[in-house]
Amino acid sequence: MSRLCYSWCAPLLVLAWGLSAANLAQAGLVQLNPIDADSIKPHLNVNYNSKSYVYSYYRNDPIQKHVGYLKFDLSTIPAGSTFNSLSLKLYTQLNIVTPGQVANIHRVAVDSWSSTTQDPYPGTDELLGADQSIVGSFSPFTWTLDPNAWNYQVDLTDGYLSLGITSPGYFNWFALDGLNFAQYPLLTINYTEPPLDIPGDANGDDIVDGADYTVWADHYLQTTTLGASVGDFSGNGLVDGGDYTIWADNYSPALLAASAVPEPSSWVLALVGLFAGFGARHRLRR
Ligand SMILES: [Ca+2]
Ligand SMILES: [Ca+2]
Ligand SMILES: [Ca+2]
Repeated sequence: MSRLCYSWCAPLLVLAWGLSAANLAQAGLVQLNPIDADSIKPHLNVNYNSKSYVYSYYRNDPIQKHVGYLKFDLSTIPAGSTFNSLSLKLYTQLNIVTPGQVANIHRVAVDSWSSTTQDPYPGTDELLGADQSIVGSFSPFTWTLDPNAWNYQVDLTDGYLSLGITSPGYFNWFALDGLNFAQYPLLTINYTEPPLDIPGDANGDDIVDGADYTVWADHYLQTTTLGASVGDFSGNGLVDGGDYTIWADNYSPALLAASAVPEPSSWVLALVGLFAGFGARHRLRR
């Protein structure tokens, strides 16, 4: 690195690092295989504890009804995240249906079922993906699941998402011991992490800067129950000098914070720092 670049490049590298780190921190993609799988026959509470595949079957005769259950561990996704999109891929091991039969994916509120114990029927709740037409055996099928169909914060908080497969035709779906890894059920979730809870950040953009100072100033000496969003960073119900101190102690404009584009004032500050560093190097050489 040339001497000129040493002076000029370091702040730019810091800027580039800050922007890329911000992008990585905000978006997330997980692909999950189930941690448990079971088929349960509702009216008898009979479990079919095969992990190699689960059945789904429904006819208007309770003896002929099975629901296939899959349980996914969501603990790698921070609570408060927003789900942007979800999909579930299942692989048929066998079906005894006429081509074009459908299968539905439900969310299941009860997570306490287990393939190693005899459990009461957990039921099925919200419909997340509907009417996927199934044609043929030994084929993969993918459902787009609707993230607005249920309050997924409940599952992010308890750490598990249970799904129930129902269908009028008879299906075996590979569960945990498919012939190969590609045949395991795969839940794909594209999500956005919640804003970081940074002291002094009033507007929730993960930066503590002049915009947050303005919020503080606009509410100065007001009592409030709205906390940091109106400048009460200490949470004591009053917007005052103590909150200013918290803001000042955490002031970190733009360069290292999670921002798409630094504000002009931040570029000015960067240039000031740059020239200050340049001058200091010249003084050191003398
Ligand atoms: Ca749950
Ligand atoms: Ca802010
Ligand atoms: Ca306060």
